[in-house]
Amino acid sequence: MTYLAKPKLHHPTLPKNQLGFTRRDYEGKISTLCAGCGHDSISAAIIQACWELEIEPHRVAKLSGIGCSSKTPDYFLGNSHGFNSVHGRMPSVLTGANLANRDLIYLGVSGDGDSASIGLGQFAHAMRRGVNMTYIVENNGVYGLTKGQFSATADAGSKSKRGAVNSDTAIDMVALALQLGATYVARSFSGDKDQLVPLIKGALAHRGAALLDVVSPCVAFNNHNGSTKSYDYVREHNDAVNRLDFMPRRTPISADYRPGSVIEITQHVGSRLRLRKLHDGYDPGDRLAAMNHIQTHQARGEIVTGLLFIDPQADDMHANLNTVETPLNQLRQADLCPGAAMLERINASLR
Ligand SMILES: Cc1ncc(C[n+]2csc(CCOP(=O)(O)OP(=O)(O)O)c2C)c(N)n1
Ligand code: SF4
Ligand SMILES: [Mg+2]
Repeated sequence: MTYLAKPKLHHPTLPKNQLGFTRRDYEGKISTLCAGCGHDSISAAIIQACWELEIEPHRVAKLSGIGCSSKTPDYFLGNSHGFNSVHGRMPSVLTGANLANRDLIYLGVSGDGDSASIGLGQFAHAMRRGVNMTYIVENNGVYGLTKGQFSATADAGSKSKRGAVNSDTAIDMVALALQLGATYVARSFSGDKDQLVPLIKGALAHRGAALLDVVSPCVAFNNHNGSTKSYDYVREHNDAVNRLDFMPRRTPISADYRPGSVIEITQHVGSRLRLRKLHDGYDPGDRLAAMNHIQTHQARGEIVTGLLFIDPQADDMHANLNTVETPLNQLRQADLCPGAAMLERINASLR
């Protein structure tokens, strides 16, 4: 059994969004992951975010690599475009698709093995190019699909299920994304849907490279004492800097917060984010301070979560490359061929 189709019947009273879709319309096939796997909670959060944002499913392209995490796009958005690529190669396939058709909403789903081990170079270049996408790393610190080897995000000193101690330094995807120039950087926990859903909505509405590192425990191989990616460890060491509320354009701002405790951010495309500060003095607009804060707390064994950095007016790869507004896959030959006279002028300018 490799997949199960879901029954097509919907209960007639299920709530619908403005498009007339229920949450069921954003689901995919029945998951074949282990019961309790964090990745299934992330799929549920993606479904909720897309339903609430009233995204037309055919406007989404979901891409992944290889791993339990990379299987999950089969379990949500069954009416969207999908491409399950090669291990670690999703970022370049997504970049190419985005270059060809800028009109779709790009959702990259990957694992810590897929992105921090074999795909590290690919991850780095997609971030630094500002590819307009939401890139979710479902981070469990192990290669779940191949039976629980330490991945590159496993903390030094953490233990495998059989007691082996990891001696290698961990790669922090958030710190890396900040260093590489990503313009929306967040971390969350698969067990905290209230935090995760608005962070996904904010990322989907962001123009530029949005990285969401979601700690997502692997119940089969990395949920024991000595693991720093277990449900218990994350619950005890989760240090949220803020809580995000994503606001549809027309929502009025309620004034039930003390002054200075809320920051309102308007993104390029007009969406509004409201950030409730949990750490006084944490500024999500300061990249260097964010790096410093994350590393200081990481050294104490704490997992910093929330919206860690945002540049709401960021440009994306298309702006940097000065491409035309029309998606490249819709240009006709007449648009692409400048004609003999123009070619002659270009050639002459290069002689
Ligand atoms: C080129 C290549 N090398 C190795 C593998 C074997 N392989 C499959 S999945 C995987 C690791 C997956 O780990 P991760 O991305 O963390 O996903 P998880 O299963 O933990 O969600 C590996 C090494 C492969 N499929 N292809
Ligand atoms: S092996 Fe781990 S990552 Fe894979 S489905 Fe099971 S719990 Fe999830
Ligand atoms: Mg993994």
